[in-house]
Amino acid sequence: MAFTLPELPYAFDALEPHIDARTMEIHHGKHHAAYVNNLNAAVQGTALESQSLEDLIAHVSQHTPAIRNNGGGHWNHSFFWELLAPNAGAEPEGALADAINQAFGSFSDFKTQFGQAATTRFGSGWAWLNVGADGKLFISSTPNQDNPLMDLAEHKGRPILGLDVWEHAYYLHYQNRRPDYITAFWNVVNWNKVAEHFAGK
Ligand code: MN3
Repeated sequence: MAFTLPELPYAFDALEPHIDARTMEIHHGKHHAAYVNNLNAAVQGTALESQSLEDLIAHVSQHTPAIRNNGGGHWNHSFFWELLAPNAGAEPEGALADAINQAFGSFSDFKTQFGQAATTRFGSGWAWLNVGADGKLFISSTPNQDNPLMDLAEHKGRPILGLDVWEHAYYLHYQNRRPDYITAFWNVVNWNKVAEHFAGK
């Protein structure tokens, strides 16, 4: 079963001015596509060909670096696109809002702490909001294309929100200003999708 590049659920320019169309076009059509192609090449002709992406990631320590990097890249970006939406940027509601307030004090404090995780991730990687084994929310970050679902993750959990802080995600528009990109991200977060993940859907 070959892995395939999912369609973006909106137009390349839908997230303007917060995330520019050219960045989205290259990010999806070149970067994400490359992870998919390289993942297919890495499993082709092996026993792993029939495994799901989730299974590959859950046991990634047993696999090659190519599967770790490209399997992670494919999962992370497929997850990320769905978390963004035009005209989003409202605040979380209901059970998700309650859980955020309980874990971080307030929505504002949550954004500050998530932003710190995203800003201080050295080099390339991701910031995450996760549900832990205890059912509570926690923030983490991972290097490169790792994620909290990987068996080798330092802090394992079930991600419900993620932010790509590789330079390819923001450099065309924001250059080295990663904090500006992180601030802009809050304008395009699809909190309905985050709430679905929180509810385990
Ligand atoms: Mn990326």
